[in-house]
Amino acid sequence: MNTKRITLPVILALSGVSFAATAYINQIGYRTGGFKELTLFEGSGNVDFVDQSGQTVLSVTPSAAANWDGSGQSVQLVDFSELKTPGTYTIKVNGQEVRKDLKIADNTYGEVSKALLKWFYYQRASMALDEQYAGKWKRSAGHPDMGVAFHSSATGGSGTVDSPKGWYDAGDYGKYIVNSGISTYTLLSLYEHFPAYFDKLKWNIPADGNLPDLLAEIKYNLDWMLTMQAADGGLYHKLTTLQFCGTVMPNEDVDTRYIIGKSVTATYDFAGVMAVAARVYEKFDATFATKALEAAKKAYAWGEANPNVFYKQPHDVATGTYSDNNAKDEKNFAAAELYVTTKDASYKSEGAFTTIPGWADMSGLVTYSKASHSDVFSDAAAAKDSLLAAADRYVKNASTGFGVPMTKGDFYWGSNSVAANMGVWLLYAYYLTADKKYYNSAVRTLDYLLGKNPMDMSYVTGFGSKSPMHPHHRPSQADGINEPVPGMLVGGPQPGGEDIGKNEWECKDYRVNGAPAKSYLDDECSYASNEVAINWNSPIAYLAGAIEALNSGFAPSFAVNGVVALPKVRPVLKAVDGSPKLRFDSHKVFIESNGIRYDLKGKKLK
Ligand code: 9MR
Repeated sequence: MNTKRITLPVILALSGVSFAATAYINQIGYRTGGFKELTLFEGSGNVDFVDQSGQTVLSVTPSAAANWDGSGQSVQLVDFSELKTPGTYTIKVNGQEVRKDLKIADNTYGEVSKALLKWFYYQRASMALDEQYAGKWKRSAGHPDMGVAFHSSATGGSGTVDSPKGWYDAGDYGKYIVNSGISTYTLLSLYEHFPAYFDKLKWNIPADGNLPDLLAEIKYNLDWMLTMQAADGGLYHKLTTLQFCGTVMPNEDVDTRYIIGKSVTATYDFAGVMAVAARVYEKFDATFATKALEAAKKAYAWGEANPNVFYKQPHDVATGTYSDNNAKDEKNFAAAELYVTTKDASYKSEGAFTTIPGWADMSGLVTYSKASHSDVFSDAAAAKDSLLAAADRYVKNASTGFGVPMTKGDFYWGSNSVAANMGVWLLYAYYLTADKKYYNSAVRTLDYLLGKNPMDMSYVTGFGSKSPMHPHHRPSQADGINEPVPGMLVGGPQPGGEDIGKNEWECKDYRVNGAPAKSYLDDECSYASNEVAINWNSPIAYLAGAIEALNSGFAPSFAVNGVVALPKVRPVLKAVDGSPKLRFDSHKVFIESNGIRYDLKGKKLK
């Protein structure tokens, strides 16, 4: 026998050793009535789902194997949507047990969605986090940011300014207007789309007047953003120390902080966010809404008069740059949002773009604005077409490989936020068409982030069978508590390797050649793959929050073709007779059976 021709699998098969299959799953669980998919690697034969009593309740033949260029793996998809009884299951492949932690439940993402939002509270600067709210992650106040001096780069600034509150950007303690822009916008849009749901939802944070928790949290950052506007309307770029501090708690970082730089990108980002805030806060606090709108208009006017004032990192400053020499997209975003709020035709936005939103490219948000305000924009239909064209591409990508829209080019710094933002994009497509294929693929991106990925881990701290234990996040590193602060999405795998080096604080090379989706390290050294940031948590908070809202019976406020919120099928069907019909009436879904209407819990409606 010519052994040279015999491949490794054949040798192993001949010797009776078989490959161990891996089943990648959403480790938080799957929704009882929803779409369910796992990814299988090196499996052969059927996949069996075994309940607690040892009974095989479902057996599925996997799809044909296909390569995913994100990880270089040839994998199969397994659709087990038919499994519709809540519980914990064992997965067997070809008769062999591969995992025991598959969960099916009714309100699957309830806890994780609240934790993702609560994390913004843990990021609050200038205040102590009391045990009552923060539990074992309680801490003293840091960074009062009162009487902050201007760096020479902050043109026009003189004396000092009080600039308290706001969220720390990431694992560092800086506060940056550009990144606050997209993060705050994303959370505001979550409220704007599901106001009735978020008016009631609470996650144990300090009250702010009569504001719902989501708006109380967002206002903590808006209040800070407002302090960063100069008298002439322009926005200072950031408030940070000159160098990043060491691994200390907020109250131990006593280095001098400065107001640094002024930029047109920060100014337009601020204008867009304040324009949305003016709409959203109107019904709770008209004075604040007016203040936000005036600030937005003033910022926009400054931007128009100063189109080339870009941020340039001064020589003595080493904190994050968020620099970007193209403000077209920021201007477009601000114009679109100001137009929605004021209907003033002088705020002109152009086109509709299909780039996934990120801090440096806000153009996709213009597409969201237009497609979701068909009553305001004359080109809303074109925006919807662009949005659906990109969404169709994502659905296609997600139909093979790992079941996600991402391809290898999507793995750059903060890749997990790319996945989350694609999920948000797909939800817009669902709102606009009521087509389940978009919803199912949005769920797939959440599945990816919560465990159905080549690292076989949930990327959200505190959630899943395996999740990051050593994120690059100063409070989590310095607080002496084993578990990191919960509810944080880490940046995720990417092959840039910016944190790799020879110094003791740098990482050893963790990149996997040909597998960007495996180039990840759960180590504090890895700020390029394992840091956390507000612009990464906000899209996953939107994704999980919107999915929960839809499944609690709420439809998005702007649904164009009357998208029907997904019913919590199980309790409803039990409560009413055998032939209930799902109905949709403005923002609410109800069940109609024999001429009688019931709410989603099966209670008779008057
Ligand atoms: O998210 C930012 C990423 O897009 C950039 O490539 C990277 C390098 O400039 O910076 C990231 O943002 C960091 C910011 O500059 C400072 N706070 C931590 C942010 C997350 O790593």
